[in-house]
Amino acid sequence: MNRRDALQTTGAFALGTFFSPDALLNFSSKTKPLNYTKADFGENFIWGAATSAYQIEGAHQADGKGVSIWDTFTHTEGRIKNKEHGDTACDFYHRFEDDLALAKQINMQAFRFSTAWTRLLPQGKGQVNTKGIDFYNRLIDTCLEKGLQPWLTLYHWDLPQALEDLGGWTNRDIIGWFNDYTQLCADKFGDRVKHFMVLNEPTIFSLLGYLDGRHAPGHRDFTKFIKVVHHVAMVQAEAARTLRSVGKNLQIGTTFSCNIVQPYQDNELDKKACERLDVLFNRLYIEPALGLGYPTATVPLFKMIETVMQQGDEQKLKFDFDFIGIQNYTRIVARHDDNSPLLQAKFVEAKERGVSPLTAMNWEIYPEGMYLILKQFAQYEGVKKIIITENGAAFEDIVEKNKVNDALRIAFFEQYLAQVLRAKKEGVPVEGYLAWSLLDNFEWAEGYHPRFGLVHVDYDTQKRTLKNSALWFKKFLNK
Ligand code: GCO
Repeated sequence: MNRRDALQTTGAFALGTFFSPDALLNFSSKTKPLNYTKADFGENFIWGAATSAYQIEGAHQADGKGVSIWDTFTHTEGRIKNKEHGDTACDFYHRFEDDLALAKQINMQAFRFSTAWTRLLPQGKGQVNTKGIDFYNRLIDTCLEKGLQPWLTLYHWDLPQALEDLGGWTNRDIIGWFNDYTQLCADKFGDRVKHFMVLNEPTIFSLLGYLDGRHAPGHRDFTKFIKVVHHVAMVQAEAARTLRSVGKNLQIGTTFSCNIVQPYQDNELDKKACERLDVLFNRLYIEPALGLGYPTATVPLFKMIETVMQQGDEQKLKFDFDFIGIQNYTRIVARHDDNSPLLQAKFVEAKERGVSPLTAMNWEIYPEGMYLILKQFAQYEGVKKIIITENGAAFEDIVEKNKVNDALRIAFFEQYLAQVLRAKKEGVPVEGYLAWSLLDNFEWAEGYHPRFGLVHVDYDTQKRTLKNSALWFKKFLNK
């Protein structure tokens, strides 16, 4: 069955699930007896927690670090809730030994982090900052000392401002700049880091940074967005080839934010609207990497990407990744909307649908969405292995007597992991799960209000407190 037919099948399946009573899960905060254990996922399944540089490190000017677009953006009036920024964040830069000890204490096997490009190449290219190299060497060595596999994301949105000033992702030269950065990381860290991810969520940083404007660098320009889409897709493959060329037996992947897209009503208009959103939110970057080209048949507007392509690019977009990182939190429910530009499709938000409970991000908790999106991505012949590189939920977490009773987050993990296991039992090659996030952290335009961490961070005192969900993982993984 080719992917298109398979997708229709999955699509129909999703539709059926959407309207069946059990899909409207009565999400309860009462944890029911778990009907699975860690062993059910297999002994080779990797368990860990994920973070990113700008969201936790702080030390925004320490030891020669250069300015990133998020340093600039967060200090621009009106961009971030409560005028918050990542200048200090969780001060992970100075506290990483203790934080990694917490990850180990709760029986995590892997720690996903990102390298801040501007710590290593303050101007994005040229002069290397040896103190930045030293920091990540100490971080990686500490991971290994504590028995944590270091999983390294090369790009988690913090582009050097000096490169943005040269056009950033709109400038095709970024392919060469990114390659040099990748080569540096592979040379310096590839002897000990065996799991690399090239990009974190290309759809999100390209869409919110260049079309929607809510994220750095804050552009709202479709022409820029189209250039960015292609240059990002080129970097996604080119950097992967650079990693493979160093021949250090690396596992090379890249990550995608993805959600099952379901029609608000069971009619042709809403279903077609969902197909267009599925291109933007799920297919746009994975399909060129798999040699399927850009999915322009469903969204002819994206044929504009061809105006940015150069001879031979189609071939260069392809790379046989060792794993694909899936990052799923909720689902998209959408309807046709003539007034919506570009895709004539509009989300029907959870609040509008009267769904509850919601997370602190107002996201619907929809565990079956994890199963459905895993099935959808597993349909691609080129997807050899899937790692869930992010999944988690933000809630209002209050510390009382040195404890955080985050029962809803425990129920969230229990029900999402049940769906991961359901997909795995049906043959989806899912081989790992990295919870988002180890620490409460800076949630981009939302600032620090949404708390995603297994570990509570008091940003005034930098005190860490293990939440009950962290203790849940400690028990669940201690088998
Ligand atoms: C993302 C990013 C993370 C977010 C997390 C919660 O997926 O947007 O990778 O940096 O903090 O997903 O939104």
